[in-house]
Amino acid sequence: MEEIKRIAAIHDLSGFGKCSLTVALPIISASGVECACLPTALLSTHTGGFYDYTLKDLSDEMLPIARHWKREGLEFDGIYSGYLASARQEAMLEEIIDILATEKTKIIVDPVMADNGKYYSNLGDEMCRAFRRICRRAHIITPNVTEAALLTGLPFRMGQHDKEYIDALSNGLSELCSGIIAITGVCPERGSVGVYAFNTQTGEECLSLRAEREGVFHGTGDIFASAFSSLMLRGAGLKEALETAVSLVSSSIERTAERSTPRRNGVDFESALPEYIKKVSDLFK
Ligand code: PXL
Repeated sequence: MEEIKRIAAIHDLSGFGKCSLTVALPIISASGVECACLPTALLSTHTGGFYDYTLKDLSDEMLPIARHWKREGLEFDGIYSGYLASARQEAMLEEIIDILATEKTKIIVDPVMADNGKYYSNLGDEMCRAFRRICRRAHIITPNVTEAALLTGLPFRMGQHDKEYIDALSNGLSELCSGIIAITGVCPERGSVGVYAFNTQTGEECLSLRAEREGVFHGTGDIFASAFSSLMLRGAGLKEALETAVSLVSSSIERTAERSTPRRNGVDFESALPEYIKKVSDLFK
């Protein structure tokens, strides 16, 4: 029987508005991977579309949690980081990797800091410099187009994105990360949006697109990165992992649009999970 892989997910816990840990835990589990949670911050909601949200920085807990896991002899196949409460937490993330990672551990960094050409609330260039540092240790990075532009210092473009622009972003990111680069939210043609993935070691590249829907869907980057990194960790090929993860995002978005669920609530991924689990089980038959 296949051994169950284990990921340590290092993200915030936003109580309402599905994103970060409230997405990573169910999606990683549905992908057949065990998920251990290391929260970076506790928020009442995510920071997009809610006002006066509460935020408790959990920096003081992060290293003690990692050290306890180490004392208990826990081993991780993946360490997957997302939203950090401050640039200072990047140094902690480096230390957590030093404590928990073995030679076999894959480091996945989602440099969550911006979207639609703008930094998220309370974040700025210091966060970008911190993510540039941590990307150097990553085997997989999953920035959106805004984050890719910030990390590379290239101008942000809304779309459409021609091949030249996508190549410029991915070449720039290749200087920061020598693993797999997946850029989310690329719009190479009118009416479509998706993810471009590039393996810097083999030169393999693939693109997976879905129909574009008007407006912002919160938490979809977290859904994609959680699914994609779990499937890669289980040994799926780049193309299969990419297409399966994009199809989960796509059906979650379609269900949200059909129900007119308020955008800030996050997407209705729950009703897309049975179909996703079936696809995952077919992938590893
Ligand atoms: O989905 C990314 C994300 C994660 N965590 C928090 C956020 C956001 C995006 O807005 O605010 C707290």
